Amino acid sequence: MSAGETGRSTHLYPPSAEVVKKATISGMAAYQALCREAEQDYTGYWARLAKEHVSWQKPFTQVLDESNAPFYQWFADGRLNVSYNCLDRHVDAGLGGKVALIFEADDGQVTRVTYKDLLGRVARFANGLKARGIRKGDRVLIYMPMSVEGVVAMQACARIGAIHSVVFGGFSAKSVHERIRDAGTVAVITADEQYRGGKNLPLKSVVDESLALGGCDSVRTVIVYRRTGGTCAMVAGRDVPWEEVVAGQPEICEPEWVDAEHPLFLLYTSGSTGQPKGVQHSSGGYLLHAILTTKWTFDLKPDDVFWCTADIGWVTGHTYVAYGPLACGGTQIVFEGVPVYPDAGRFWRMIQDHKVSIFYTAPTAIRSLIKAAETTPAVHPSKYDLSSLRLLGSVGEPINPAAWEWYYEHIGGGRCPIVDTFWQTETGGHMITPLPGVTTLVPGSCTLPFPGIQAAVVDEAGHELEWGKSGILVVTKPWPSMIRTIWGDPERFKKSYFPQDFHGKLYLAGDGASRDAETGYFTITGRIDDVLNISGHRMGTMEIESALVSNPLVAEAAVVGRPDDVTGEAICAFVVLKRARPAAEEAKNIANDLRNWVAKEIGPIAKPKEIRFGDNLPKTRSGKIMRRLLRSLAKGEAITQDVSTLENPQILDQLKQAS
Ligand code: 6R9
Repeated sequence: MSAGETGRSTHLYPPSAEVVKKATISGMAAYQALCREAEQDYTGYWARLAKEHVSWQKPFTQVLDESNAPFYQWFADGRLNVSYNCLDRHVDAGLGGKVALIFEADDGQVTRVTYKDLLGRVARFANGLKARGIRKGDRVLIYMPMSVEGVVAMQACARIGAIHSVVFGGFSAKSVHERIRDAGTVAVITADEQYRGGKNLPLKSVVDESLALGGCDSVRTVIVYRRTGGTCAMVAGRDVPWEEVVAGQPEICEPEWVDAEHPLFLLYTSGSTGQPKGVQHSSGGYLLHAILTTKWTFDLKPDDVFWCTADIGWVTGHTYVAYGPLACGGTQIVFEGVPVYPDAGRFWRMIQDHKVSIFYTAPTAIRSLIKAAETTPAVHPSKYDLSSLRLLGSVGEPINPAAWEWYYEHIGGGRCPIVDTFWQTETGGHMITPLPGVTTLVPGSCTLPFPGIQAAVVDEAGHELEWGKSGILVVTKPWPSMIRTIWGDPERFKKSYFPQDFHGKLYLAGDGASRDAETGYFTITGRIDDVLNISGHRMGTMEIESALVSNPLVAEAAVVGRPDDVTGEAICAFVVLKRARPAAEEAKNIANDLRNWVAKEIGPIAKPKEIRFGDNLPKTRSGKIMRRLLRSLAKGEAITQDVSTLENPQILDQLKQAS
């Protein structure tokens, strides 16, 4: 099995009659009817769904406002509250006693939280935020472990109309600092430490370090949830324990009714420049798509136990942990730990123990668990009772057919459809995905657009290509859960996503794709910009390069991706030092130091797997680094490209081997 082996398999997996019969969207005719409805009356289609699935405090009369395109607005004169939709409406409907969250800690301890409990906890914390002067529109940075409190913090922000910006707990102080400053953050919610795989990892001290970097005067409050009880310095007047925030606060908090376009959150993601972008999402349109995709792609039913393994620090943990399943009144797992602790059977044991029926994870996790199962029979999935499963999902990167088949056979027992969901931080929810009761599955293909989504594969000029040809993936019509802007940088929003090459009319996903000549099924071929996908996490090559060159030893650096069996892509850095090229032993030490440096600058996920040193980098006569040559070198491929424009072709030999 190799991650290089991408693309479609030729095996077809039609849905069983049983699955079709029970599915919410049942059969191809039902799917086509929805697509037809959207084609005939695009805004009418979305308006109907928004009325049926979202509870509005004030109904909308406008649907799509294109007057300031590409800053599209949806349901703009409607008012709602996302937290009300996720909590109150279920409690009001008599579901208060239903379990909303099943929290499993790193050490295996399990806590259940009902909808009524969760509403009470969110309301108390929301009141506590208000008591600290946090108001509608304020930006609140959340740097928390996977926890009930993490979800409570997000929901409480939504309840009072504050805009959250969740930062994954693996990001460095410098990354937190950048995000605090970019958003003009007024409060930070964090924990003393987090438990992951039996280790205590710092959180609060990272926040302290980031605030000490300066320019963070906007931050007035730091709320600290005690997770591990580890030592944790508290700054008087600024830092306050979670218990103190909620102490004496009532369990009732009137939701702040906001306009549909009010920003629900910012989520920073990598782009093709060094600076991460604060992707801004709306309240109404985002919520609608979170609900629809949870109901249709995951076919979530009242008795299901849903488990999305993503951390709340990523978009998948926003839409399919913090919002979608709650808005649909579902029961879901929130998992603090990692898939390989205490052993690589953890996921399978948890599916067995909690009778999980819908399981959603990333190809990189599947590939690493395949490896573990092959070498350690005790953690092979066949050792667990996985019969509760009825649906599987994949997200974050292309899933190679071999991993797909293994997932299907060994986890799904050959009976569970796999929804390979293509989407992005910017799209808010699934864009191209199978529906379990509709789609004949083809391993390696994300199949067809979600009903109502208009996706296409085009050439450089924006013309739609014939099926069978590879090109650029675009979305041709605005959709409710689309990115609204990049926080503080509307020009970059326009340039990145609605480029003039396409007359500002097409949404550019940043991925390449092709469509099957017969079925029109989409296969994603990977990013077409300078963004890498490491274990399903986006990393900009420029971000890593800037981190490397900020090290005093480094003169120049170029970063490329190369295929990796487990992580999909791995980071390979070519580095020129200010001093002479180091010899073998010393090169190893310097490479190690640089790896740790990058971990400190950005976070451990950005650590290059390999660093090669050269006297120079391959450059054109105009001084441009020729990355495609570096990509070939990183892969170990022979250079077959034309190198006549190279200023210094002899450098290729030097960079061929890892030093
Ligand atoms: C949800 C999420 C987005 C990028 C996207 C693409 C890749 C995600 C995929 C997939 C092939 C899938 N991607 N899902 N590629 N098949 N099912 O991952 O958001 O972190 O913003 O990443 O991930 O390259 O452009 P995000």
